[in-house]
Amino acid sequence: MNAVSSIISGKRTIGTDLFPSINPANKEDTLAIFANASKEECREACHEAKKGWENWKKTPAPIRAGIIANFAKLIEKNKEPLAQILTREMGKPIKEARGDIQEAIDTCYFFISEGRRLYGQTVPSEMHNKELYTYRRPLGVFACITAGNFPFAVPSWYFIPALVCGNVCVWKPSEDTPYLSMIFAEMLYAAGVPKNVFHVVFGSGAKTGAALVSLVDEGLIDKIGFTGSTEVGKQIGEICGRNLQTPCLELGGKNPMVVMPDADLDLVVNGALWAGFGTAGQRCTSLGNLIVHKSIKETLTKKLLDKITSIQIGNPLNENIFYGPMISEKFLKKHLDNLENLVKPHHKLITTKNGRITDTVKPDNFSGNANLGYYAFPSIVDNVSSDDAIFSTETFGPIFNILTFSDLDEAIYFANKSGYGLSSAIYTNNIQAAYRYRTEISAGMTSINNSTTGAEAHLPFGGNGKSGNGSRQSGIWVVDQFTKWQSVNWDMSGTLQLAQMDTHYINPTDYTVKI
Ligand code: UN1
Repeated sequence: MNAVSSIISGKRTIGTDLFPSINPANKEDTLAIFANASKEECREACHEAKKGWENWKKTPAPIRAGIIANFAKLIEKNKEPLAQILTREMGKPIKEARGDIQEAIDTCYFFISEGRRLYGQTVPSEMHNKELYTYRRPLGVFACITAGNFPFAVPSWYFIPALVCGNVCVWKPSEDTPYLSMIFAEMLYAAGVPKNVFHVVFGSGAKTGAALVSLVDEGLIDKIGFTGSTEVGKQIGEICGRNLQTPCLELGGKNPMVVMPDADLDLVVNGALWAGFGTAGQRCTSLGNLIVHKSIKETLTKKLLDKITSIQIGNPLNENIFYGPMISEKFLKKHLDNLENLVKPHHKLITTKNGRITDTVKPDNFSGNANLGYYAFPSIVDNVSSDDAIFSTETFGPIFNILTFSDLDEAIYFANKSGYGLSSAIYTNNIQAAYRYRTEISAGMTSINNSTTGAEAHLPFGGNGKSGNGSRQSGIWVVDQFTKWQSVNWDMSGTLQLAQMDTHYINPTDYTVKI
């Protein structure tokens, strides 16, 4: 048997190293079969992209952005079926799936007008009859590897600005969402992106992803974008570093939420449950450590446990579901491993049922087919200390820790201690505490009286430390990721004017103030 392994210049290539795309809410529902693209296919995609660049880089930016406007219209027209497919393929609740698609629409609208700017500067020269300018130039072949948790929004964060800026793209989407990714590519072609400007290689990170990244060493790739684990991000960083490239790395998180004694605890409960269990905890920005002032710990814990029972888990196509299945069996297994290996005897799982949801062990209001889906109970681990492995290990599932602090210094210390630095939050009505937290937190993103998740499409998104290399996605600053500056100097004096030497600086006459 064979199946699609890549889309190179619009043509589907067939491979034999197969993998299925399975609905995680019903493992008997296979959306499609795909195949892992080989290194040779990745190479061909890069070569084709480079050919496509010749015309694309010369296409006026407003025309390129006009194609993105078409893309936005096509997404808007198809928003509901796209959301339905997204939910069926990766399991996030339909309301969130619509949000994922909407984030792509928002990103399009943000960057469409950038095609009419992409401003450079006119800069004064220190010499006569000489003009200085700067221009933004595209980089070339942009190879990008994305994760399955935001299968439409996050690729759009990368590709929309990359294309508007005049780059050509080779995409290795998550092996958990190949079907939606194929639609994404076909919609880009339908919008008017030339076939040789956008290419897709399907497959796992270990096979196709590694093959694609290795082509940086062959000089076939000019920029890498990667959303995924810190471990893989470091490997990619090394390969790019030795080729003098700076990748865009959006890695894991162990996001802290600090709760001050004066906080509105009902607001905290909603924010913590959403940050911890929304998307079944599978966001880079999901809550990792709930850091609570010791004076309110008992009250807050009780409120959390009261509310947790009302969370509806189940079929993600139901409108009021809080969270659905894990993205795939692999993610459920990892979550179960974490429960087994990271939760130690001195910890206390304060949730009564933990681990896999089955037909026999399920929440009262569960609404799916438990045995056919990869569902997990929400877990809260209490008595965690900042020295425990679970404190600084990204868990990427419906689980978060609770630890207590005595004063703000200690809270900030804990909030910065995991080594990650993606998102963070503080709940307080004390302006001084909020200000100190905002200035001293090392994370790239911070929320005041809001959840750790839910960034908007026009603010810089990204992290520091183990969460990334300081690169950012979203917003106008991304243009710096996808262009390089060219400085131009144009001398119209008709003579050779030497910078720093043939200048006409004016010397002052002496002047001394006397009292
Ligand atoms: C991610 O988890 O990789 O801020 C992206 C958020 C979303 C994006 C998350 N808008 O939670």
